[in-house]
Amino acid sequence: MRQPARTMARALRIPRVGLRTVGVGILAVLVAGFLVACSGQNLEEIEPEVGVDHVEVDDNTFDARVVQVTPGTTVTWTWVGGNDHNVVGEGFQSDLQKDGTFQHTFDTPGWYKYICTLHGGMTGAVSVVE
Ligand SMILES: [Cu+2]
Repeated sequence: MRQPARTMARALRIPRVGLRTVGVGILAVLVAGFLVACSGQNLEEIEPEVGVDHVEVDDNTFDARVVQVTPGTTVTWTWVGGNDHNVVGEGFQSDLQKDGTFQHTFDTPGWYKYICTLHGGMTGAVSVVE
């Protein structure tokens, strides 16, 4: 026997406000999932490429996203895409450029996240480990 949703809700003793709250909750989860998918995987969850000191700056991603090097290593970013990008982190910053390279030497152990300021979600990290 078919019943309208409202009657069903009454029969199940679910207040209508409760149903609306559940609906908003589901929507919030969907939106959050969409945002995570757009921004890519969390850098912290990416397995670092150990010993890799070269990163390609492509349209619109860094490859490798996360590299792990020892203190004193000079990391080189090489632009391979066709558009303008930069590499901006705490203590280092490239020009906005569409080709060429940028280098930075990491002397102190730590986690150095960086971004391209033009493209949200274009992120990378250098993990400096003894
Ligand atoms: Cu960019």
